[in-house]
Amino acid sequence: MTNSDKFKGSLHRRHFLQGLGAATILGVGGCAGKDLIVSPYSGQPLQQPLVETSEDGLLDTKVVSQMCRYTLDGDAVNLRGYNGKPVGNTLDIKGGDTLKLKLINDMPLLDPIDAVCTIDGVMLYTGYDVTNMHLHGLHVSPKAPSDDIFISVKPGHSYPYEYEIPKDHPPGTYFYHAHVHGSTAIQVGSGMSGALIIRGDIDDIPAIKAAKEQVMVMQTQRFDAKGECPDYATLNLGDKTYINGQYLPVIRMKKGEVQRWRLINASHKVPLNLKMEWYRYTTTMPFTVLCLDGNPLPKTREVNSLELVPGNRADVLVKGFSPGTYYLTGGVEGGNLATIIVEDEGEDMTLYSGDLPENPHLKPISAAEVTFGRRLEFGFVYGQSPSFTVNDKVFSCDDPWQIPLNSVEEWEVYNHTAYPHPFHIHVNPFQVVSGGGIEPGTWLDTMNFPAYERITFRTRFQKYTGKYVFHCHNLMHEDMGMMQGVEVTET
Ligand SMILES: [Cu+2]
Repeated sequence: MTNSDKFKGSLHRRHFLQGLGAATILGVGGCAGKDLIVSPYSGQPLQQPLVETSEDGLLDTKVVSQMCRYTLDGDAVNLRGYNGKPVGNTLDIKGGDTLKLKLINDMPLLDPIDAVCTIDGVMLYTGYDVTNMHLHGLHVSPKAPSDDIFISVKPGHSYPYEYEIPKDHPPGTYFYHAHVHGSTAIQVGSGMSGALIIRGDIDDIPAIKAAKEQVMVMQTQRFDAKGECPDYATLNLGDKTYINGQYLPVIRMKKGEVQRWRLINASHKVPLNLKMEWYRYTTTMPFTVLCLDGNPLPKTREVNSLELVPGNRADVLVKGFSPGTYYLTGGVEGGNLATIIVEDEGEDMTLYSGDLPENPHLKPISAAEVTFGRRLEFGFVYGQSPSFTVNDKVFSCDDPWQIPLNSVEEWEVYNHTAYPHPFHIHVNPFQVVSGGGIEPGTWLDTMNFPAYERITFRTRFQKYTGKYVFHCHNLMHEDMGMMQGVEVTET
């Protein structure tokens, strides 16, 4: 490929909807010589990603971005991922810990690099092989070397991220994923994500502690007939949802057993409406919800279905009440996800229900506390290069909204499009006032935002100054412009 050809590829990459992706040949490059990892076929026991745990207040780890050769339900793929596998390792840390994460970009340069803009004198680059790291949902500083998504790490380079987790951080399930504007969907839609657990007081409740934990990173890797994901058009192929890199795995429980599932919708675009159904009849097993988006509820909530839009997580308890075969299903777009077999034996464990420990970050926000209100809209612009917008503009690095530290804001967000747009903001969670089918008062960092509807929430811009973003967590929409910067400033 000549430089001139690369430049044409770069221009074509902007036309996401037309599917004129960059002309790249993924079979060439960093994968040469690496063994094919064979993931279990459907019908085999659910496996857990490798777990890395903090010790003495520190987890010091490396995450290698690379082309990974593995199988998904028998399909051999060669996709961008972490540490050679379909899903990143689970990072298991506590409030008060330091997380040092060296991101090593070992991807070959298969796609041209574009300079996008300059942030504080530093050039931001994009391209499918330029990457970075975002800790989704974490209340940590947005300034480098912490959760600064304006960092770009080019192939052959690395970056030493370091995050200080607040001691009283809401304990629950989070995840990490790539977040380079213009390439987020293709990287996350290829498998660049992994679970991040923050432990705290909720984990010391005996009946919760006794439950066997299962991390379930639900991803929707998309690939062409060659097992590759060379362009945005490929992100619309296929319909399978994988859990920890497995299609239709089997989860076994004993009658009376209680398990704690850490559910993560890491798909780049597929919403999941989770249910546990009993052999195609309407009977379901309930989920006992502990945390939504890592935020413990005031008290446990029993539900028969659980809607997780892309970016949402849930910590749930599940009890094997009655022996039989059940199916974990993900709704219209998610399809069947797993088989659950409840065996006729085992001790009767306590299914915890009741109050959960209060967290200082999740005190209700009254109307009287609100210092500023905003109305904003998510939109869509037709044309040669269709784009998704916030207040009629596609994302630009240059115009973050200035928000004074310690502001408490109420946002009314209007969806003026025919598409749902899971709303996500970095650094601080928000408390839902109305909309999205969400119970008012719920704390989230990602919210269901249906077509033509309005959502309202309140949030505190506390503790951290710096630049970060809110955006649609259908990551294809984000890459097509539906993102806006905020800059929290000293007052
Ligand atoms: Cu969207």
